[in-house]
Amino acid sequence: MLDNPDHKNEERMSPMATSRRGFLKAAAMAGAAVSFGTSIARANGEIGFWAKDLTDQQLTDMFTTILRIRWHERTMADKMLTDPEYRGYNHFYAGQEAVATGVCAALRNSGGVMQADLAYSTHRPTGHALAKGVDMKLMAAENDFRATGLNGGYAAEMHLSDPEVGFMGADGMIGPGPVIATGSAFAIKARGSDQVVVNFGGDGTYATPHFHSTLNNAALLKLPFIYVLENNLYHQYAHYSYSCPMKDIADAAAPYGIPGIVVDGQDVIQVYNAAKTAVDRARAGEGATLIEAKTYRYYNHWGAPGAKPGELGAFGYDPLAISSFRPEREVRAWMQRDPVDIARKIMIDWGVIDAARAEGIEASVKQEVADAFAWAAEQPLCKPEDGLRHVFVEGTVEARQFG
Ligand SMILES: Cc1ncc(C[n+]2csc(CCOP(=O)(O)OP(=O)(O)O)c2C)c(N)n1
Ligand SMILES: [Mg+2]
Repeated sequence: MLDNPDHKNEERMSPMATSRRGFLKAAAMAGAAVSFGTSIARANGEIGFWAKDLTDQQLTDMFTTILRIRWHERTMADKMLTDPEYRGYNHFYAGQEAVATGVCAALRNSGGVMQADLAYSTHRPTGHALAKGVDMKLMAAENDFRATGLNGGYAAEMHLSDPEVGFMGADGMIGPGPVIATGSAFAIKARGSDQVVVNFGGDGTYATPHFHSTLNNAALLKLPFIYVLENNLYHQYAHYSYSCPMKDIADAAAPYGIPGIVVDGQDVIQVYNAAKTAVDRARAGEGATLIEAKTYRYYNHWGAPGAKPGELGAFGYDPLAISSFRPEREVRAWMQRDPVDIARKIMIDWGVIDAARAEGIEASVKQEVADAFAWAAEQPLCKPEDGLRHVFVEGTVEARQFG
């Protein structure tokens, strides 16, 4: 009887089996409905859909990162304003902290170039570097051209890099960076690795040919690539409407057939959600995404004109602002939606930390930043005779003949 196929069939069709299958079927349908409902909710911008899955520790780390960037930038600005010994002349990231933090929280930030996700940065690199995991002390020393800095004092702000955490470098040129980044994404795909490449770029990169060839190649080759365009409204001293015919630069993704997402760059949770979706998509082999984060920088383009020591932001007329003037009210309006305040409120509202703990974190961050700059200031300076080291190969090189 046992071998009778009909019996087997009967067994399969027993009331118990039927009801179990029915249950599983119903459960599967319910699961599908929930997941469908969730994707609709996500598509409708439900607040914090991915971030809700993060542990309290991960959320606290995000808040801490935002604060570390904020106090690093403020301290660097104060240094520039008050310390004649300080040699760095930096581009500040204050105001944009939630972008770097939200994006890098969705990335793998260790394992070196062959395993970590890779981030390519800009002329405004310090926020990206800290969020990716670059050591603050070593970076502060590097920015001040110290021999024991992150890159031996050769790089300074414009060429900071730390491949160990996948921070592939700042870049002084507006445009070519993303082409190099897509090259990395191509290499990753060719190697069969599951790494993802993020390119940070400003609104100023939109009108370069590199921006378009980057999206074209990323789409064409279905690369694991994310272009995070930080639209802080200005490139140097020109409003982005001078060089971009669209309100949303994310619309530029449409002709290349890849998602173009606009996100509130002041809200770290929203940035994280968009980044996580794009990273999952890239890792799954589904290709590239363009994310436009609407944001604002609190200081002027370069250096600290208009800033006062101990105060956040720069106001007033920047003598270099020949084409567009940033009205003080515009700066203040953006400061009302401050990424630090927004993150703090979310953490407290969600019950992740309380106000006292938030204050405690801020106090220890301030101390960490002060210690980092104090350590950097004591480091040996580069010597002029070191200038040509690492330029030519030392010793002899065997003559080679080709062909
Ligand atoms: C090829 C090139 N052209 C011009 C410059 C001068 N430059 C430095 S930063 C900048 C504007 C960058 O604006 P954006 O991309 O919006 O970044 P933001 O400074 O706003 O962060 C320009 C034109 C440059 N560095 N490289
Ligand atoms: Mg800009």
